[in-house]
Amino acid sequence: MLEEITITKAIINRYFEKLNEHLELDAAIVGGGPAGLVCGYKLAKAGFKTAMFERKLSIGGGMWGGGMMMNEIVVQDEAKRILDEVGVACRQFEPGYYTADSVLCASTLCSEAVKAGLTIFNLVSVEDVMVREQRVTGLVINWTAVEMGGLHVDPLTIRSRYTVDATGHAAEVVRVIARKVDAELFTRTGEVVGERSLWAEVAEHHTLANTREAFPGVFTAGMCCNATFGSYRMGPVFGGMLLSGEKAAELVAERLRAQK
Ligand code: 48F
Repeated sequence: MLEEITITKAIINRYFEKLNEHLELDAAIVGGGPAGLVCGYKLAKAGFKTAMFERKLSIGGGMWGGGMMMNEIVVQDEAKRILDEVGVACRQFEPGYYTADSVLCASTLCSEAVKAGLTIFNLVSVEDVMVREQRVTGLVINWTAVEMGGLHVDPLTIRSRYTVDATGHAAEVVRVIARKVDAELFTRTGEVVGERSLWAEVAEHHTLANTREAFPGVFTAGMCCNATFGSYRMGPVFGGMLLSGEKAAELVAERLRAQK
């Protein structure tokens, strides 16, 4: 016999257990697109306490829709290794160009990341950061429904040793820092430089070079890198996103290990 109140209690208790266990983190990832997912997968696999906050109901960001809703993505030689690692089959289109089913990519990255130990809080938006002594020490979160409804509801907070801004084109975490903190970002202008138009080849290389610390305690990953440091967008070639997520994880892991 099924008791409705038991079902309700099970969900409430389990969710709040999960939230309670993740109020203090080694790494907080903001945004569940391909870059954030690879970053979370790698950090969780390395044994760091990592959680991801994603505004939307679904995880996967801009990956599901491939290019212009045609649900295939392209990756290059260097990045194919990551899809191989999580078990996504790619097909060579021409030498150096591989395609993969975008639904398989998004769902597999999500599944492997969670199985590796990443905890994902979907439907949660990061609206602000906490800064102590000119360093980001945590995130200010709220239900996306509150944000969408424009409701006057105060947020809650998460403490994190490192934050990864994987919010894509919007670069929301670094933008909030630029707007609210009386200090400069590690960009050439000290501000968010902003994304340039589409140039796949250069954008892919710059994405990796721009995967770095943007403010003490905050690393960029994915499209956010070029939006923050000022470089091109790349369209539906996703190798740079995957490699950037991996690099961001390595940089954060290096810092965390150095502090142990
Ligand atoms: O946009 P998104 O997929 O970022 P990405 O991992 O990949 C970019 C590609 O999809 C594509 C591209 C590659 O060629 O150019 O655009 O860099 O995923 C970003 C995720 O962050 C979420 C957003 O809903 C999306 O799923 N997000 C953005 N701002 C916030 C957020 C926020 N303030 N709080 C929580 N989630």
